Amino acid sequence: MAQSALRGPSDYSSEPPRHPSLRINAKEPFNAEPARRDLAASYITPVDLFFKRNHGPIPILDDIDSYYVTIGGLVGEPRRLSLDDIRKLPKYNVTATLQCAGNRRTEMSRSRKVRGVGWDVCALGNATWGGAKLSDVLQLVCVPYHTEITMAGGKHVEFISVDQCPEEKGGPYRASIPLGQATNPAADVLLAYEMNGEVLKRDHGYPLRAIVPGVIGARSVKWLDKIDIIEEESKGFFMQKDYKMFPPSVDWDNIVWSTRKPQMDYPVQSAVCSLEDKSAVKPGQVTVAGYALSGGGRGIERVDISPDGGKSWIEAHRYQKHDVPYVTSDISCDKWAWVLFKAVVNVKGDTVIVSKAVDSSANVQPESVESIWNLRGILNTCWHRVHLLATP
Ligand code: MTE
Ligand code: MO
Repeated sequence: MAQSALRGPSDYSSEPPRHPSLRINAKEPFNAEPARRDLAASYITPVDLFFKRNHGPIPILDDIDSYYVTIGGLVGEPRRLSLDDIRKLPKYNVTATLQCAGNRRTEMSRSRKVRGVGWDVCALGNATWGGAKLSDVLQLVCVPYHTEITMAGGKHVEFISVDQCPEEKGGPYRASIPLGQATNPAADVLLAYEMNGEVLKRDHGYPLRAIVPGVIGARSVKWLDKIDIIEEESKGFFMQKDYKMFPPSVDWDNIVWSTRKPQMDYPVQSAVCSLEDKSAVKPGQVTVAGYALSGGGRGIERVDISPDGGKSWIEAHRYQKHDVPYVTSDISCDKWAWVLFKAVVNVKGDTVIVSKAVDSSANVQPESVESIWNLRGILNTCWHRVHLLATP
């Protein structure tokens, strides 16, 4: 089948407008996150405040009549699907948090230098994504539910985009997930055309993107061009030479990329959003609020808040929608979404406030950033600390 002619722009002259309150971490490619208080203000993150994470210029795919996504690779008969074909499939709304693996990188780089765009604690957002399940789409090319390997030996599903990443990063952005996950309806992997009930915005993948719940944001490929069933994990730069977790002993002079697997699920995470890293407060009651989440569909069992740098702890109140208390085992909770938390602590003098979450498998955030330092500065999930300076 002929290659698709879709190509994103190669320069930054046609970027979409963005909300002025976003904190810009890199201008070209555009990488920005909301202010802490704005992020924690709502369970569902408004689209214009949702973090934007790009590796190249934003594509313009506005000729919807000529847009299609090709499903091919190790399948019997490849197919081209228009947006209408995708819309005809049953529509699902999945509330899922997308978190960049680089969230909280700036803090990690303070402990020891790392490479990558710096992020505060807001490189994530929670949205309701509307679209077709990938498991239904793959049935159109005769790959049934719960297939781990196709007759032709396909074991992974690769998403290929149209954005032109820098030459050394291998052209269009691409990433893959295991076929078993892609064909499992319960994994809720979507080909999404809506975000929070509106048509996807260009920044977030218009007209069609993958949403892979519970997995680092890098696998939720935007601006889909092709979906291929392949034998091995994608050879794309962002699968093989990036977004891998290395131990603290590995640095740029001794790194061997092939020794590690591409990162998929993310670990348990939390951060305080009601306070900045250094906040001046009046002694008395201080509200500590923020988010907690874990990967792989694991819920948040507990969020502990320390008013004194980790010597003593209280348990925070957790909630998702409408302030209803969140219970990990309650199936009406959004399993792929963050929980927000709130606690009130009594502050007498200068102190350090800590947040630490525990997920449904009893995984706990590590205490120190040094123990999880890695040269690319990914998955900083250490205890989140904010310093309070008591004002007279
Ligand atoms: N898809 C394409 N085509 N190009 C990209 O640069 N960035 C990835 C992922 N999908 C990216 C992409 C990364 S690293 C993240 S964290 C998420 O998109 C961010 O999605 P968002 O910009 O909608 O918040
Ligand atoms: Mo990311």
